[in-house]
Amino acid sequence: MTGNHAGVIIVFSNCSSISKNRITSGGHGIRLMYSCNCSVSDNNVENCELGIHLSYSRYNTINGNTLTNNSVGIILLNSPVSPNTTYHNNLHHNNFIGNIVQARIYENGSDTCWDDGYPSGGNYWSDYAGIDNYSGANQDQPGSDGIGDIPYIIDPYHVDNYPLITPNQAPTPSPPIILIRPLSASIHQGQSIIFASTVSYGYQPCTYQWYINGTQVANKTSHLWTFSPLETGTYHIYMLAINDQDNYLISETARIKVTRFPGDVNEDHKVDLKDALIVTVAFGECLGRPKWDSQADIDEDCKIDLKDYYIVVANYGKEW
Ligand SMILES: [Ca+2]
Ligand SMILES: [Ca+2]
Ligand SMILES: [Ca+2]
Repeated sequence: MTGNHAGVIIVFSNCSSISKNRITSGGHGIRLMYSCNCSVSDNNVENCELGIHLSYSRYNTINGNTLTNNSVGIILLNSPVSPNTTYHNNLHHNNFIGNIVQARIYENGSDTCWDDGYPSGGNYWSDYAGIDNYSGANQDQPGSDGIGDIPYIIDPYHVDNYPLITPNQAPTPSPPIILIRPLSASIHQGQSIIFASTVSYGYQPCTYQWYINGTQVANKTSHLWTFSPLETGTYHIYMLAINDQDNYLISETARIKVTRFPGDVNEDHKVDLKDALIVTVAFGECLGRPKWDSQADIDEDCKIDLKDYYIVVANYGKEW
């Protein structure tokens, strides 16, 4: 998401999850208002006015986010009129990188946690000035442990006791993928098959186009497509998805085999005497013989016999 007044806002929400978004160049990156027990994780917010903004929101977990070059990395705003209220938001394993103000807090009586204890650790702060020569819960044992030896002080009431020396690894964005189903099927003339597609990760597409044997299927631009082939043969089908950034994805190719409608030997959309006659004329032949007629070998076993005749009889009178 780029250039929005706000990337993601949730209001009066319980147990929501905001995860794996990339938000750039906007007003608010992620904003929670009056929301509880939510998870804000593995998001990247860059070059916004406010990276993450929590107001009047309790018991939320903010972890694994990377907030880079925002005017304010995170802002916590809670009601000063109820000084005994606990807000109990947990923030750890976030990366605060190069924000003009890394964290700004307007709250009273809160118990925000800025670390996950020892040895799990707190957050990475790009302006942390401490060193790492010691370890242990009190950072008084010899040997470095990846955690700064002195706390990172946001203000006298807000302290990250275990600041990380190196950034918490940002999640690698998963490449977008497009899946279509089914990838293979065998149907006969007169049957339909419904293709469904799903796009995972990355920008969501805004347009779709289905292709059949390399050619666009006219007016088939939904993520679903009902394929009703009239001709026998093998069809290779894939889908192209394009988003508003002109990025496109191509699905795997599905292979669909279409056989004749059972018993309709001459493919005239009905099973009748004409089909029975074709089988009768070639009856008893096998592949390579002079009167061999591949049309009449309905079950494709290289001989024209009672089994083929039975297929005509069993479907006699059917139309498609
Ligand atoms: Ca240390
Ligand atoms: Ca027929
Ligand atoms: Ca046969």
